[in-house]
Amino acid sequence: MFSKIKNIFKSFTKQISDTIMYKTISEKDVEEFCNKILTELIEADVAYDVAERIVETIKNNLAGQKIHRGSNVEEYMDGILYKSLYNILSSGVTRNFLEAVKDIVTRDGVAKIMFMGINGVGKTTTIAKVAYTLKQSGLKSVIVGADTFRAGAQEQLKKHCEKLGLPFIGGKYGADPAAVAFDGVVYAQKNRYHVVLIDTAGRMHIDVDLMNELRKIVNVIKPHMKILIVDALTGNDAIEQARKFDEAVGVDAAILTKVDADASGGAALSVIMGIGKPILYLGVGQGYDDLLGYDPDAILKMLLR
Ligand SMILES: Nc1nc2c(ncn2[C@@H]2O[C@H](COP(=O)(O)OP(=O)(O)OP(=O)(O)O)[C@@H](O)[C@H]2O)c(=O)[nH]1
Ligand SMILES: [Mg+2]
Repeated sequence: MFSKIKNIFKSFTKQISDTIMYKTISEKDVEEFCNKILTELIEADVAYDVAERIVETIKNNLAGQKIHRGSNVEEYMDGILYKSLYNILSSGVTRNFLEAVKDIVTRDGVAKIMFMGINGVGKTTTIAKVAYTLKQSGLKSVIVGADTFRAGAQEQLKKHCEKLGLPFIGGKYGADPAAVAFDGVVYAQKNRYHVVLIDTAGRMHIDVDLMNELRKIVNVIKPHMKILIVDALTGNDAIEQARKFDEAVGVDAAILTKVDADASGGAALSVIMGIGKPILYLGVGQGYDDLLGYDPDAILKMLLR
């Protein structure tokens, strides 16, 4: 993951340290190296404004710094990169998801969490992963199939529930998703489950009718959390999706899926840095435990040496 981006940062550091070997580094050198890294990041699918932000931050952190020959320049540069990227990555940090859920359970009995996003981004798979994570920490979930639209959606989720040993509440094809979601909440309350995880049908953020349907589910069940699932590979479009879903129903947090499938890492990095919503997890595969808690330090370990 992030292999291409990692190489770009690595070569940036190396160029600066190689230059310092034989001369004092000038402002012009810094400018030149920064322009080069900007181009390379964009070529690796990092969105332009995100690449620009990264390079500006590096430049600001480098300005006025005296790098001495003989000191460990690569280590020093890694420190500069770490500081620059940490600032950008940590703006997406939120409170620990599991703790937040536990607080809601303590306060309200059942935590109602709704998942949404465009078609095929990984909503259903992510719900199964989240249910697994919750179960590991002692929180029992009911999973609700409020996708009554796509053929096979109910069966897909039911299969996950069987594997996870969790109850599934579904609805007939064409049933009102808000009514199905409501049934799930009632079931959880009656049977003393901690969490209701509501899966919704994939919908384009520009489809007015389907966005209204989502609004109805929200009005009926009043979820504690509305989580947007986005496919990391879609880069800038994921940012647009976040904006539209936020306008329609409000987005509390996001989960990025398919980060493992982004060969360069540039698209994923763009979404992480540009989405403007707290990121809870990164999906990194199809298994139940392929869900990484969002942690700037862990990402930096992948980005830097
Ligand atoms: N490599 C990889 N594949 C993923 C990940 N998350 C989901 N997928 C795959 O993406 C495909 C679509 O996943 P679903 O969970 O069905 O997506 P969805 O958003 O529920 O789709 P619709 O309900 O049709 O809108 C499946 O093949 C998943 O296995 C991930 O983190 N990494
Ligand atoms: Mg689905």
